[in-house]
Amino acid sequence: MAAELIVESVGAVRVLKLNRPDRLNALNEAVHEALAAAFAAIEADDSVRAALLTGEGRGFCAGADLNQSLGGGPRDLGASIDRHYNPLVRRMRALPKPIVAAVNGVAAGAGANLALAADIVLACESANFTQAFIRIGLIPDAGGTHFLPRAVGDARARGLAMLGETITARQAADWGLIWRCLPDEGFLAAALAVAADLASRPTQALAAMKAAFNAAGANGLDAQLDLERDLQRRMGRTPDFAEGVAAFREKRPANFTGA
Ligand code: T3D
Repeated sequence: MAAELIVESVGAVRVLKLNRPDRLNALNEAVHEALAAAFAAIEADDSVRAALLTGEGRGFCAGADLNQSLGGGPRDLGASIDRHYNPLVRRMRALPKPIVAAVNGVAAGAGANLALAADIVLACESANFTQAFIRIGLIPDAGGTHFLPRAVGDARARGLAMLGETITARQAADWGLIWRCLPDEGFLAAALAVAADLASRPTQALAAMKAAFNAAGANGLDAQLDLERDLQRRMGRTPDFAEGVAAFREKRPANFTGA
């Protein structure tokens, strides 16, 4: 049987491809376990400096598998959220390396919010986003109620969640839900180029930015200013900072190593 998550290295980028195309890459136990292992491996490997998450076939991810994980009537959904979804979103947000989501097709339910947990979300023209939860009597999970209002504002967040309407990738980009909508043709290569670009940047600064953005939602300005100072103090001691300044002064491209 083919792996339900394909893991490949392209230079310093670790590519994770959800691989259940006939189910639009819906998430089951096996995929969750593979994702957890893949992100743990990315974190542990210094040679990996960026991750790219995408899907095989015409879907990015259709959320929880309604036949396997959610089939069979009433149950304690909190248990699987505790076991899989919340650790996954926390791990993605805390990963000290940038994550690009390359949304290659439909992104529904937790699949949409999995994309939003990435740092840079790219989607191809034919992709779309649906907070499908309301259609089956659920609420947005996998961080949806956190990410949506911050990205698009309260009115649009409530509309997306409560009406469950599908929006195109173009609209998602226009609303600021994602970074960019790109042409279908050459989409994966273009997304990979963005991930490779990130992988060549000062990794510690990207990790510190993630930490700062993560904290910004809960912090007031004073606390956030203090956090920025503390993180910048650390950045000022990194070899990549020294290299960046040296490259500027010598009028040459910087060669960041992630150190
Ligand atoms: O504890 C917990 O786990 C709680 C966590 C919940 C998290 C969630 O994500 S809840 C939300 C779950 N997802 C959904 O409700 C979305 C269900 N899918 C759809 O509404 C539609 O498939 C889409 C809008 C995503 C796409 O529609 P369309 O017309 O492009 O494709 P389709 O024909 O509906 O789907 C193609 C196939 O994929 C189809 O199989 P078939 O008929 O060809 O054999 C369909 O059944 C299958 N598929 C799509 N989504 C799922 C799925 N199979 C299992 N689970 C799915 N989520």
